[in-house]
Amino acid sequence: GKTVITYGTFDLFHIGHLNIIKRLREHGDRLIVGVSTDEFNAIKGKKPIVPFEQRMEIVESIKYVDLAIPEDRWSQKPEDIETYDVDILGMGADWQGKFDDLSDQVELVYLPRTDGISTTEMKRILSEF
Ligand code: C2G
Repeated sequence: GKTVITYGTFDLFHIGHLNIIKRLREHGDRLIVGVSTDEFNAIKGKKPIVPFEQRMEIVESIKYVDLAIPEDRWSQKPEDIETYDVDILGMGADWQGKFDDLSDQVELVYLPRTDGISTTEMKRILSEF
């Protein structure tokens, strides 16, 4: 069977996160999701509202997700691809081309983002109350 992997912060989980997870799962028969730790988010320049443990528990609970793993460094992708015998690395189109250096190890799939929703926008709306 084909194993797909994707990575993300998945803060304030929303339909855009669900859509990409659901769509990527359809590209294979096993989906692994790397959830960025709070420390790695600091490296990415992000400060999630929802703590890592809760973001992991939410992602693990999604029926399209077969395994959730921590993502704590940029360099773990090639290691994960070997460890989990991954066939496809999939990301939203905001990452288009960014992981093509791994194209000798995996098939790269970049899917369109879901319009009209983002964690940043949700935080902006919430901050108005
Ligand atoms: N996404 C989407 N549509 C949105 C918002 C997000 O398709 N409206 C997708 C993103 O393209 C990404 C995934 O959902 O593939 C997770 O998004 P983030 O949590 O913002 O992930 P990011 O911080 O980009 O982390 O090593 C890769 C990084 O960890 C990716």
